[in-house]
Amino acid sequence: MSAGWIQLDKSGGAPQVKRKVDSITDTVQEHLNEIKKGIDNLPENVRNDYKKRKLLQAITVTSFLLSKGPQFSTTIKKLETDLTSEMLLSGAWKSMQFKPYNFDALGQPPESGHLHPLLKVRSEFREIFLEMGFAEMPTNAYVESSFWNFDALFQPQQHPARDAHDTFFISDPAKTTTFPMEYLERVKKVHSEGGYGSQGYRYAWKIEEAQKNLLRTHTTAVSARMLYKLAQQKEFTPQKYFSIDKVFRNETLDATHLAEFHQVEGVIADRGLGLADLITVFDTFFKRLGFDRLQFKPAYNPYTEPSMEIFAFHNGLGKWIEIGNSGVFRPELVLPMGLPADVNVIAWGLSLERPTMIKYGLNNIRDLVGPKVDLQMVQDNPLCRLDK
Ligand code: FB9
Repeated sequence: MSAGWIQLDKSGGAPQVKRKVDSITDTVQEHLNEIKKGIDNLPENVRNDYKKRKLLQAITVTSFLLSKGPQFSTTIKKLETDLTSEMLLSGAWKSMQFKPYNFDALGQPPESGHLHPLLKVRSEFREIFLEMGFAEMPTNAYVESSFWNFDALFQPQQHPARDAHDTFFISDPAKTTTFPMEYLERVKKVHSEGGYGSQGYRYAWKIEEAQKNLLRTHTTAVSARMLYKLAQQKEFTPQKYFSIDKVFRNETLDATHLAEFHQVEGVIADRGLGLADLITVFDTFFKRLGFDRLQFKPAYNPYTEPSMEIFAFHNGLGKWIEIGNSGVFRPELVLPMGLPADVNVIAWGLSLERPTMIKYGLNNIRDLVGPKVDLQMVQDNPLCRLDK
């Protein structure tokens, strides 16, 4: 009907199909026969109509015409990958074929050394201290005398920490005999009789105890040496010191504690310092570690009064964690050194291993240090950003 060949006659009741033309031309059949003969000049719309009516299907035939190229050969010619001086001198390079450079190839990762995670964290702490104007203390002597490690810090000779159960004493050389004797006498006096407003510990202080050599139990021994040296200056000048180095304690080993660890210590000497100054310094120092919520708890140290334990809310762990200890050095420590009476020294300490283990998600200290450390971990672990 749409081609105009037939029509419906409804004049006599039931509709009848009637012829409308004498002859018809079946173009579809003509088109398909043409295509069969390989003639394909159908208009796009007609072709798409036939495809839709499944009268046609499109087949794409891709053919390649291969011919010998300029480099045609029946043998695999090894492409040279290096241009050597021999090739240049002999002229052999003229008949050689060279493999083209692949400038998209990734370079070989350069073999290089890798900082241990502890040393990465140490660098971060050192950066924070240096940027806050602190000077690093000389901590290269692991062996210390009991005098500087304990007596100078007003730690009494009968204190349990001075026992062989907690401290590694050295058998050879077993003792130190050179001390600033005038200062030593003042230390002896403040322990045994008191002084500077203190009643002291009132015991018979023995130089033999002070002479015993040990592996330092804290870097505060170095702080004592530095403060004594500062006190020898004619004119007192305020100072900010820091240290990050190994300390040794003869303690029970467990998953997070070895007999040695790195102590991080900050010390500030100035006139009229107190806890408020200490807390203010923490606001800057620990913010650089990514902590902005701090809490403090009264604590006890033999050489500081008042003392505080420091806690911070660790967002990653979602809980409060202890991040260090701190306090104001006692007058019995500071005054025998010869520092002016209005000079106070505030100090704080933390470890390097604890933040490193948290940073790199390690639960056992033996995965961080010791013979069982996986060197691949040392190579693979990322840059250290303490504040992230
Ligand atoms: O480092 C500790 N915790 C810590 C620190 C940083 C941190 O950073 C986050 C990931 C980014 C996370 C945790 N602590 C001190 C607290 C605890 O781990 C504690 O259980 C273990 N302490 C050690 C002592 O162990 C025998 C850490 C070590 C420590 C404690 C006190 C001092 C130094 C090290 C000190 C001091 C001091 C006090 C007054 C004056 C001078 C020094």
